[in-house]
Amino acid sequence: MREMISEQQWTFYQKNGYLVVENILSKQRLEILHEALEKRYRLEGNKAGEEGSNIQGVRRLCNLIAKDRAFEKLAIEPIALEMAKRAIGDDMRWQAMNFHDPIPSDPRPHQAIHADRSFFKNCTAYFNVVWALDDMTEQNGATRLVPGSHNQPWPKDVLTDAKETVEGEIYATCPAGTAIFLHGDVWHGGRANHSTSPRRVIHLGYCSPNTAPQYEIANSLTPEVRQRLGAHCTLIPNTLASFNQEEQ
Ligand SMILES: O=C(O)CCC(=O)C(=O)O
Repeated sequence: MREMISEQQWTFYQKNGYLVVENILSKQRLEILHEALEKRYRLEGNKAGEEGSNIQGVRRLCNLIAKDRAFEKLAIEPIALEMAKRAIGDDMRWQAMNFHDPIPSDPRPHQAIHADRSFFKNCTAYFNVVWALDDMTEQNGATRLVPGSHNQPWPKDVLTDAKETVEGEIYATCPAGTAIFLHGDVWHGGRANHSTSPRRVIHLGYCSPNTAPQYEIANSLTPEVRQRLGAHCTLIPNTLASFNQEEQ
């Protein structure tokens, strides 16, 4: 298969623990994703986000893969799979797929800076894609991240107040349609939205197979979805029950 990531981009990612690639999703695809998310958000009502973590002040949806064909397609976006494979290895799984939209003017979505891998027991490799579905600006809450921090101890082990600004942090400002690729150990965090319009993103987490999914992914995928996924079924994690059994 033709490589979509250049050696220069890969070298940048390895050195900095992140990579921003613009112009992946077309305007038309963004519109389809916006529509699908808004429709789903209305449908789930006060249950929205309940499978995973409900974050105060954030419009949230979780376990998206099987909830719309547009999400299914995004979960197997070739450039993201190529990056994830380079980062994790050929044998990798989906860990989570969530919608995250900090409500304008609400300060509560400002997150503690964190490294994703630090949340998941036994996880030997984690890779996150933040799909920007609106332009990400300093004002509307572009993700903060610290270049090169994937080579440092995790924030939870060294910081007393991880909500504060961290030396060297930058904002991943970018246009809608961009993918922000994050190493599982890179320090980053979601921010509050101080604009008047939405800041919609989808987070897509890929992990080593020994990592439990955030919620039940395997049993949410119908035979029809699996048939369409074909060879991509290798990305389906084991059931949550199998991970729970291992622990007993
Ligand atoms: O949406 C973002 O800017 C990043 C959010 C994040 O890091 C998280 O929810 O763990």
